[in-house]
Amino acid sequence: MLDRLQEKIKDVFRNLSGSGKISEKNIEDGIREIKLALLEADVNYKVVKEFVDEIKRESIGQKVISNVNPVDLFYKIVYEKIKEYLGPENKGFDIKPGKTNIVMLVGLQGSGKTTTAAKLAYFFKDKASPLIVGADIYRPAAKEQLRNLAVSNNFAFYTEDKDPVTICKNAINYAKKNLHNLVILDTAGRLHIDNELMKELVDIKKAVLPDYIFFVADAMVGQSIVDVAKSFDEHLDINGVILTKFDSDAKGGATLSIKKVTGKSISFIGVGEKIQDFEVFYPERIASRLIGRGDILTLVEKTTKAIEEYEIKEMTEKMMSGKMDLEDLLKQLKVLKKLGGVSAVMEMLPLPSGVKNADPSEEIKKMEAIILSMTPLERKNYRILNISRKKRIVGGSGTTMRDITKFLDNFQKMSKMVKKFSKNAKILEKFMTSNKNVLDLNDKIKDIDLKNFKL
Ligand SMILES: Nc1nc2c(ncn2[C@@H]2O[C@H](COP(=O)(O)OP(=O)(O)OP(=O)(O)O)[C@@H](O)[C@H]2O)c(=O)[nH]1
Ligand SMILES: [Mg+2]
Repeated sequence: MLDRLQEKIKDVFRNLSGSGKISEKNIEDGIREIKLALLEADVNYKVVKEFVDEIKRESIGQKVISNVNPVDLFYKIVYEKIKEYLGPENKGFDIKPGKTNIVMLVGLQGSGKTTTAAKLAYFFKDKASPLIVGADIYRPAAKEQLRNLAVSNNFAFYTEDKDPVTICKNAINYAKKNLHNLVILDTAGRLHIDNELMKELVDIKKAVLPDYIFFVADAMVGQSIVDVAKSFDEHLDINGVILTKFDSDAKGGATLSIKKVTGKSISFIGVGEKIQDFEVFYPERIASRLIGRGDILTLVEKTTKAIEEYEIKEMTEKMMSGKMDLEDLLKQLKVLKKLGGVSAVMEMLPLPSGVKNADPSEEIKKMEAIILSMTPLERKNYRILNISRKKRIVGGSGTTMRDITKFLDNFQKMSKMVKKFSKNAKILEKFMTSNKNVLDLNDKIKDIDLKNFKL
């Protein structure tokens, strides 16, 4: 599954690692190779373009960080991007206790709906008492196929010689009477999207109000699935996607495009014809597999840590130089947001007194909004901020005049404080850089007698 794409991506990194010296040109070549690999895997071209542009932005022009190998950094960027495009892990559907859980399966003909209906029942068999419902009245053998699957696996099955909406409504009543707390509706497919099919599905949705609608898609189909998924989503507002035939030599087009285009994540994958061949979709695992490095998680962790340490060092140096302007502060706020909850570093920011115990992310957001509403010149020299400029910033940042006055006042105080701090720069810098665990900083910094640095 996705073997060819995996091979191609492996080749890209093999070439990069083998090229001796890493330059921007190598990385650019690597990115071009990845683009070709994705296009060959039939990933939607718009998705490929976005993917490649984002990787380019993140890789090229990256500062050379002394203890991070550029190939490792590139690995990290590509891995995280693939993970992002595969979507966050979809924990959307689970059996809710005390109610009849209704799941509706929709999709094109042959996509694997009927097989998936039985697989879903099997997957939840220990948690629920499933009822599988045959609502495909068009393909002559459809109901029989489902009945056989149900009977051979000891699942309850329901159908009637009526229209699909009536079958589904009656099935729900039957489930309630017979204490089946999971109802799986297998609907009919068509070769192409057609209005009649869509209307029937919308009618079923309105009649039974399913808890979850899964769009079932064949992973073998390339990017053409994207338009189909979009159309189903527009009509039915699907909740998640199940990709079938993941065990085949699927190229990856559907897998990598579907989340980006529909915004709906993949929940499960079908990995064979047997009822057990069904798994939760873990983007992280697929991304690792595609990258082809078993140790990718360790590598990402190490690289991330090295980058954070570098960013903190850079931030401390800038602060200590006493030449910090609001543009620098903005950069630091971004680092802080990424690190999250580093209260030791927070101590040094121009936070209004009294907010130190409050949620720092709110203050950071406010400060960012204020700086982002300033012109580059104002960021370089806040002293030029007169009343009319401040009013403009109030409007642009959604803050108040009081917020801005307070913010500037605190920034001024901080600049003064930093000058005092810089006498003790050596100690502070040691704290800021030598600690492996950034979060330890808070404890360490308490060791400095902050009383000496009264404003
Ligand atoms: N290898 C493999 N085959 C699968 C998988 N899921 C479904 N199939 C096969 O795909 C074919 C079509 O599956 P169905 O479940 O009948 O598809 P459907 O969407 O119900 O089709 P219609 O009812 O005609 O719309 C069958 O031969 C299944 O055995 C899978 O995950 N892996
Ligand atoms: Mg079917």
